[in-house]
Amino acid sequence: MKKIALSGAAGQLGSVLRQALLGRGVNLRSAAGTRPLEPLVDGEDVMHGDLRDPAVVDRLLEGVDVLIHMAGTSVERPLPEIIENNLRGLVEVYEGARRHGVRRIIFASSNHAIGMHPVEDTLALDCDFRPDGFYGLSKMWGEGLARLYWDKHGIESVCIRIGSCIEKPTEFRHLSTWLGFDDLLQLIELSIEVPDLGFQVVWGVSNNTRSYWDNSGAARLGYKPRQNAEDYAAEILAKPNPRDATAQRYQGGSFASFDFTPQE
Ligand code: 15L
Repeated sequence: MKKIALSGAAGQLGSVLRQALLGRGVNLRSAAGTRPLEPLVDGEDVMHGDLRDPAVVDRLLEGVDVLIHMAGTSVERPLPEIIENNLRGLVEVYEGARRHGVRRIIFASSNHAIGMHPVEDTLALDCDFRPDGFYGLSKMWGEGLARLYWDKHGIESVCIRIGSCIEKPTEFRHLSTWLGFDDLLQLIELSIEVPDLGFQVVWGVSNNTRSYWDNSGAARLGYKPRQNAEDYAAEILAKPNPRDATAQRYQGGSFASFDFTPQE
């Protein structure tokens, strides 16, 4: 049975995945950052620590086949924090994967790596990167790092460009960007199990009628999303769009309008 490590296990998506994977009997090691995790089941393999420290990474990756890397800063923050958590931390993780012979890393990338594309465009997986801030830029960099470690060191990566992964869509943008929890879990399970993926990028999005993103370039993953934000459209369209005009213009929404310089 494969040994799976999950970093960022105390985070918003990490906690959803931890509970679901344990429930499915996955041989899981869950890692948090600063505070220890309370075991959810007897004898659960848990740990915590700062992933910039190679000794912590060694504890995370010892005996591991696949790492689900959900740790790091997940919103726009000042550049030094992004550099420490999303650049330095990620290099330590990939270097650790080399030391421990980890076969594959599932990297939580983000739609914010392409957030400055206008909402009218439907994007294929090979679209240009158009980050909407330093956070999005760090995800673009992370995908580049994942590519480097596949090409040069043979460590496979699945980079999931996660949209809006929440229990249910609550605003207009989510009709395009929503990723339901069941579909997230399907993506993670396929990313663990499908053999010989090499380097693969996939949009982390449900089967939304109004999706901005086209996953046909990730066919070998076999992802068949079953949730659709349109089921919530009536409720959402009955309310005003809470976002300003700039946020409504770009796929990254409020990340795009944050610190935006209006052009003449
Ligand atoms: C993300 O990458 C963020 O981590 C999350 O907080 C949401 O803002 C999401 O994207 C989104 O675009 O809705």
